Amino acid sequence: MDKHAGLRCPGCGAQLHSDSSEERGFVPAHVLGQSNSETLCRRCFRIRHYGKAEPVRLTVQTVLDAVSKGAASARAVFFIVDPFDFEGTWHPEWLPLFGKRPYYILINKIDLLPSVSKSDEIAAWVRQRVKGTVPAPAGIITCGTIRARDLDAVKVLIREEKLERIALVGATNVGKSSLLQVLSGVTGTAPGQGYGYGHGKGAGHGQGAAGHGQNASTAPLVSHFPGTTQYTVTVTGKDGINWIDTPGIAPGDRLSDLVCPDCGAELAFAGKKLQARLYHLEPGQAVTFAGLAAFTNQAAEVRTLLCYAGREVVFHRTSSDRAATFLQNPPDWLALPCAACRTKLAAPITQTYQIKDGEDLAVAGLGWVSLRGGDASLALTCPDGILVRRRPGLFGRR
Ligand SMILES: Nc1nc2c(ncn2[C@@H]2O[C@H](COP(=O)(O)OP(=O)(O)OP(=O)(O)O)[C@@H](O)[C@H]2O)c(=O)[nH]1
Ligand SMILES: [Mg+2]
Ligand SMILES: [Zn+2]
Ligand SMILES: [Zn+2]
Repeated sequence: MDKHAGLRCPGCGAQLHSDSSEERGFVPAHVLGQSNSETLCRRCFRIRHYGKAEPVRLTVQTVLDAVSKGAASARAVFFIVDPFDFEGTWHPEWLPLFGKRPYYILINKIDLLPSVSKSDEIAAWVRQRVKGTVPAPAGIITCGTIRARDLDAVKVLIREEKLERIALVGATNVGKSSLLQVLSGVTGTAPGQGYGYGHGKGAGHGQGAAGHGQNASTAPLVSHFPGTTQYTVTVTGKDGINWIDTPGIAPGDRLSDLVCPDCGAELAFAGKKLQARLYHLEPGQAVTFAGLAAFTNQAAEVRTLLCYAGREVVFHRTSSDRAATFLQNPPDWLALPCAACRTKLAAPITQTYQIKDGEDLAVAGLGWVSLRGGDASLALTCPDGILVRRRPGLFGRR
């Protein structure tokens, strides 16, 4: 048998091959010839060394199958959600994938909260939002991978519940692989290694079936591009706990799912703090979120919109007519979406929502507005097919 058969990319978990550059796990033949356990596939290599990602070519069903197998080999599931894209990352329809295993909701990236907000308020808000879900979560906690103190509650949970084989499940980019790294104490391959130049120890990479059960001696790659992990990867932590990382699910109804990896990484709430801006809108005035969405005040009086999105999203107040032109033909200074995504995205449609004072209108994979100053009807213009939800205000009244 070929000595390279069964070698897997330690970044994404895909089996290495040089058959087709279209398939995950591809490496050029000369690299495959000298590959070892630290050799990254071409996609992971480009993410790590050039900060560039090719689009993911996995189907949703392939990912769901991998998640289901990953969960089946665990005793408990951590369902990771992003509080800044709750609509886009909390999907109760994924719960059947966990079988009868208890699941815990981990509200990650808590370091990104504006300093005036408290993490227990966010946990209470999530508790309220998931109330009545069957099966109910075994617990709901906040966490973050940046500050050590944000991991205290997870560590207590693992100890008290004696959890020992845990699957990390959730939408793309919520921080599953980051959590695996900080909780297991096992990190990825050192930068500069891999892709045929590393000096592998040759341990740990078994020949598990596709999408299931690979045992790795290093943790999967972390990156701000959605869809970094593409296979299920099992890592044994320094304390003996087994961690099962699974590929992120891209439900396809988030704006961030419908754009290229570069635009997707800009929209995701990673690394950078949440951006918040306040606009007083006259009747008929709109605020645009980059060239992607516009919220128009249709009330007869001035209304205040608190606007929240990732750092790269440019907000702009304008008339509703000009906003519509912006979305159809975004000027270059709006930066997002990029030229390629502009031609690819579905045409914008406008829908009207009745919002109460203090409520939010959230657009999955983009951000949200929170209404102040009285009830209002808000017209939202954004590409067709995006999940939009009216909801209780995430940050409450102030
Ligand atoms: N600010 C902040 N950023 C985080 C946190 N956890 C993860 N990130 C960032 O979020 C991005 C995605 O992290 P990953 O761990 O690769 O996410 P993932 O869920 O494994 O993503 P996929 O493999 O694509 O499904 C990276 O840029 C991380 O640095 C956190 O607690 N706080
Ligand atoms: Mg990952
Ligand atoms: Zn890879
Ligand atoms: Zn783009």
